[in-house]
Amino acid sequence: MKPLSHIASFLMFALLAGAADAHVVLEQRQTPVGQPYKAVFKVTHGCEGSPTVKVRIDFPEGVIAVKPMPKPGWQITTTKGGYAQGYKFYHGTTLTEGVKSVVWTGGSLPDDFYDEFIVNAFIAEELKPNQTLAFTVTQDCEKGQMTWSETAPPEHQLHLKWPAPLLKILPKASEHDH
Ligand SMILES: [Cu+2]
Repeated sequence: MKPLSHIASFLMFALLAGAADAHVVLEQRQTPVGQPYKAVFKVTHGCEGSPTVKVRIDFPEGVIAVKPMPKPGWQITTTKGGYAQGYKFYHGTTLTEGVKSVVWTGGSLPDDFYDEFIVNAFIAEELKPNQTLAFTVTQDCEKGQMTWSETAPPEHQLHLKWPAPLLKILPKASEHDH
């Protein structure tokens, strides 16, 4: 290995390490089952300098009762569908369908700025704790598109070019934690 490529691989490592909090990520990366969850998706950059004009989020099974927060300057459309099973919800009800994806359009987020795309949801009590859920985010720019959907074992997470935002599911919070 020539010294130059050593430097190059060190720089690449530094870039990847620095990028750990870049991309599209969730603000809160773990939450217990059986309670509401405010999902704040942080969009930290555009497509190689091009402004972001559309964001689509697809929600994994068990993230139910999704409601996007209105966002000034952006239009929101949702797509509903059936869940794989019924999930217990408030007031003794069972939810069998709901919002599966949310799309924000009409705005323009310059690459030099940062923004958040927010939904309120409920983490189904039926989900197995200690698993990690992956969201798929499709980010369209004036020029280009990025799909954040890759997953890998934790030790390889940094090597992913397009990592999906991840949410670790914890056991149900005990009563006196309320
Ligand atoms: Cu990035």
